[in-house]
Amino acid sequence: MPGPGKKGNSVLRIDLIITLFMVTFGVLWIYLYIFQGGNTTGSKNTVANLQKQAAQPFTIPVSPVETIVPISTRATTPTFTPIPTATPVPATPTLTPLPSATPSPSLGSKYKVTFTRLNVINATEPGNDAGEVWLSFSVNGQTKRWPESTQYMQLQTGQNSPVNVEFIVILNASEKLNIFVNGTEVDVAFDDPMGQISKIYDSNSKFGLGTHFNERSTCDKGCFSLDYIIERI
Ligand SMILES: [Ca+2]
Repeated sequence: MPGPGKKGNSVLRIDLIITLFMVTFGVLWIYLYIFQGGNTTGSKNTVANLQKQAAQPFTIPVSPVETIVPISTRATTPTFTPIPTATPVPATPTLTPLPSATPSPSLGSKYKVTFTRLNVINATEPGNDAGEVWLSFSVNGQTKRWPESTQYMQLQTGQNSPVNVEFIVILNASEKLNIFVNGTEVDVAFDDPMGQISKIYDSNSKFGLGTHFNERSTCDKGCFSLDYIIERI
């Protein structure tokens, strides 16, 4: 068995080996740090620390160059098209009534003129005596007399009498309806004129369609008026 003296020598040699190793490592590290610029890993040396004629690779980070887009291909500001003004919705159109059927002017239209009543305004007789009244009618060339069966009708001032005298005429749009009535009061020596009613109707006046009341004569010595109706038949 080894004595205590040999065991102490072995420990001493191990310590010595470790010390030598550490000294050797320290010298090597100092050498690299001083003569190799401290770049013990080969990647962290600086220019200031480089020795003359020494070389050290550097990697310069380069940022990627931004791709320049030609102006013509750059996105342009979109053009905003204004929203058109809303057009108001028109109200429901007013219905236009269809014009009433109008016969062709070339064919003409048939009209009936009916004298219905005579009103004696002035019988030209003294006091309240009755006058002897008669009428002559002319409508577009057709003539009639009233009363037909006697020479005259005895009527006082203010009295009236049904007449019922009719005419039928055919007119085109360019023709006119001519009405003429003459009144006479009969006397022994000289008859008394009662005036005339003269009316002309055309397409502008719708040929006088409708009822006419108290159309007054021109009132000469005597005076009268008539009621009459004009119809299209
Ligand atoms: Ca008389």
